[in-house]
Amino acid sequence: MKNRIFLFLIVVMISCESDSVSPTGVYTVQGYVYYLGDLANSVTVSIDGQYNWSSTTSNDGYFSISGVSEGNHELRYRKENVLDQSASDSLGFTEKTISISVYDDVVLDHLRLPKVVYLYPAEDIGVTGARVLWSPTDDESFREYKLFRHITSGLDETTGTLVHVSTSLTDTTFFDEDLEPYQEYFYRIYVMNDFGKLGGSNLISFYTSNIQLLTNGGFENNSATNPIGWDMVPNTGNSIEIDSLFSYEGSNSLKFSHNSPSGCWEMWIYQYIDGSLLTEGSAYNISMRYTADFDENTFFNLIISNSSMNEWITIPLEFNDSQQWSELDFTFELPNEVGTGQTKIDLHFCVEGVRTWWLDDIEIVKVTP
Ligand SMILES: [Ca+2]
Repeated sequence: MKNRIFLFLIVVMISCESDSVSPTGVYTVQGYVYYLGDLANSVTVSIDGQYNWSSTTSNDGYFSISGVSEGNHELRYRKENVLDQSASDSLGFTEKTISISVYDDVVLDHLRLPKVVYLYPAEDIGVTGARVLWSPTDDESFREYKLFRHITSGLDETTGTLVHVSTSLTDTTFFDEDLEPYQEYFYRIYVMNDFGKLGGSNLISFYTSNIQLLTNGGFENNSATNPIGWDMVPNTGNSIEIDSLFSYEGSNSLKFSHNSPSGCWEMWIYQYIDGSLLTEGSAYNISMRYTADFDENTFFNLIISNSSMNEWITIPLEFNDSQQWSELDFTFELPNEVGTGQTKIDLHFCVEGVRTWWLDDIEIVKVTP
């Protein structure tokens, strides 16, 4: 009998021990989410990124997630398409991740979303730079802003170029001076804390200004008979000089005289530009006015060269002696490697016979991004 009582006690003890380790507790996590002091609807709330531990706040900012196992978890709440200022089509998002301990039902009665960061329209847009400005966040766990740039609207942290990081909450402007002329750029800014993102802004875009690559293409700035900014190589027996009595625009044009009756002594004019103003693979247009004292369909070469490229572009010219100015309008494409150093722009002629022609109003501009 004594043994039977002892066995009974053992069985009771074992069953008591079983009760204390299983089943593991599951609990409900519920709460309210606020944005800028108001209860926020349509906020996605999730625990440990698990689909079955997710919910969305109702119109009164309330959410409830049941069946959460006991222990420590990460709870993330996030609101998309947050409208700020006058943004219309591209809206930002705000989110926050916190650690929670679940050993009983949990009520989080005041979860606060950070103020969404808004990118204002860019300012001071120039040929190679622009100022990007944004509204500050208001989250005390702020660590840094990360500003990304891209040349299409498909811009996120993986596709974009990180152009600026700021660890000051009130530092809300950046001048991006690494841009190319006449190019569309897109920007988005992300806000980070030590656990991840606090939000991302709307998307903005703009075109940088175009630039006239050549200087003094109208030959109006001169020193005696030489145009400032141009170097001229007339070659044996020939001349290249300012004609101050004949022009398409302004007072002057540039007069070429080839004086050899047979063959051609090559003649050219050139200037140097900053190669960083050129965009690889982009289209450019050269335009100018020209006239002559002879009739001939011929051509000249536009040579664009630096340590990375040596492009010879053949451009037709239809000279006629009508004393009328003809218009050249010719589009060409740069190669996929253009370099960045001093770049020579050379207009190179080979015209046979005793001939005279005039150029005026030469321009080269970018025509596609
Ligand atoms: Ca002129």
